[in-house]
Formats: sequence, structure tokens, C-alpha cells
Amino acid sequence: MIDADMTLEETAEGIRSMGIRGAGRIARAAVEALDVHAASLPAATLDEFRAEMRRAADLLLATRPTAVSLPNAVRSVMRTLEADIPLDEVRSAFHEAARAFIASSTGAVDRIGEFGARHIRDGDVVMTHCNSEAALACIVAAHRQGKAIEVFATEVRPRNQGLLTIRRLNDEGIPTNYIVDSAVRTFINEADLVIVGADAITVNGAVANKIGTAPIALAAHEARTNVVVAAETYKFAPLTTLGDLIPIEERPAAEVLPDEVAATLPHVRVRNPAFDVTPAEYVDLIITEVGAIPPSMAWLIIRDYQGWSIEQFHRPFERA
Ligand code: RUB
Repeated sequence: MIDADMTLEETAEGIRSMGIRGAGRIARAAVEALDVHAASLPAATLDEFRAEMRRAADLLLATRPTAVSLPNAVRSVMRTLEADIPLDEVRSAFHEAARAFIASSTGAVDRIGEFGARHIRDGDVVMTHCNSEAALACIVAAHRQGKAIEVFATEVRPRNQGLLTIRRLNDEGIPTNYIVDSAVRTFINEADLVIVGADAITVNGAVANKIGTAPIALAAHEARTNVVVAAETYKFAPLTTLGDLIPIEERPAAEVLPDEVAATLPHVRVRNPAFDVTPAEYVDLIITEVGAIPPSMAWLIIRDYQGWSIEQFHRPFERA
């Protein structure tokens, strides 16, 4: 959901509470919020404008830690503030960068769908997890090409994003099996292919995605079923080239166990990581909007498509 009427604070809260969710949507919503905020800022000087925009960017960056699409998107538009030009020109450069990011983000999903559909054959059964617009783009494109496909979609405890996925698949008329997360190994032999999205991809091709992705990849590996990750180039994490790890968000215990039940179990601690990391060796292919790569080529995306260079490390805001 991108809503141009939402304030910066509403967007930040929407991302934090997961009303706005999914790495691509989070990125676009953050950029949209910054664009709207920039347009309404009464700043008199460029320094004032920069300072307030940095405060706004920091507010958005602090919402959810795992999806690298968020800092990558914010960085890509905040870069325009560094130009040494008059305030009015900075304002319009920022607006253009924001619109360009949003357009290229939605365009990327379409391209991924187009490329991804080529990996789905007529008659294939595809397993997916969580609710990824990039992964769904591949599945829906294959279906629209007339391929007779079937899907296994997981429930996705504890936030049940699988419901969003099965609604979309149902709306498209795609035959779908809805399964609990723990039924993955039972059905993996019926799947020809696993397609999932990504929140972050490290320089060595490991994939952070919704909790439960790694066990699916493990089951697929054992069953010799290919695992395809559908991810825009801005889901690659540049700072992993410098040794940073992907922070895994741990969400409130109440998402798993109601507080009143937890209160009766003083010796029990609920753990609720929202994401896990699938090692590159369990990923067969990553499909981006610039083509498919093996996970071992993740660095090329960071270098060639994000224009990442080591010098940026020394610029404090760029690292945000
Ligand atoms: C969403 C999730 C999705 C990725 C990719 O987690 O793990 O698979 O974000 O999605 P959450 P997309 O629901 O916790 O945000 O392809 O739509 O960017």
C-alpha cells in the first residue's frame, strides 16, 4: 500500500506494525513518505532542509531492521541532498529521484515476473512461502501465459501472510493448496520448484527472508527440488561486503502467544524471529530485474547495479 495522504509518522508506524509490509512495499512506502514530507517542508535554507530530511529518514530507517530494501531505497533518494545547488533545485531533484525509485521498483517486479515465469513449466507445482510480490509476479505471469500450474502456499505463522498469498492466487484462478508451515516436508516431493522472495541478500548469496524459508530450502535440497529467489537488485545488502551481518528482527512475543497465556507460564520465553537466513548452497538461482544469477554472483549486483564503492563507507549518512 502506498498512500500519498499518510504522514511520515503514519508511514513509520504502518511499517513498524506491519500494516505496510513486504520488502518492496516497505521501500516504496518509505520513499513516498519522504517525497510527501519534502514537499511540505517549510525549510528556509538548504542546511535546514537537509537536517529535517535526515531526521525523517532516520525515523523510517528505525522501523524494521531486516529488509535492506529500506536503507537502500532511502539512501538512493537521500543522495540527491548532497548536491551543492540551490534549495529549489535540490527539492525538485529529490522529488524526481523519489518518483524514479518508485517507478523502477514496480517495473522491477514486472521484469522479475517475466523472467521468473520462464523457469516455470506447463504442469509445474510451485511451493511459495510468505507473501512476496516478486515471487507472486513469477507465478502469476506463468499462469497468465496459459501454463497449467498449481501452488502450495504456507500459512506463515505467526502473522499469517499466507492468507494474502492465497487470496491473490485465488483471485487469479490459480489452483492452490494452503498448508501449515510444518507440512512443508510432507508436500515438498509434490513440488517441482520453490519460489520465494527476499528481504536481504548478502555478498555471499545467503538470503534473509520470512522465518521458515530456510527449513523449506533445506527440505527442497533434500528432495532435489530447485529453490528460486525472486529479488530486485535493491534487496542486495551492500554493507555485507564490509562484514556487516543482516540484523534479524525479533518481534513481540504476543504475536505468538497471547499475553494472558504467557502470564501463566513464568518459565517459558517466547522467541519470535521474523526472518531466517538460507545459506547460498540451498539457493539455485536468484532472479533479479537485470536477469538471473547464481547466488555466488551477488557481489556483481552490489558493485554494478547499486554502484557501491568502499569510499561510501566513509560518508556517515551513506552508511545509514
Ligand atoms: C515479508 C517477506 C517477503 C519479502 C519479499 O516479511 O519475508 O518474502 O519481504 O517480499 P514481512 P517482496 O511480512 O514480515 O514484511 O517480494 O514483496 O518484496
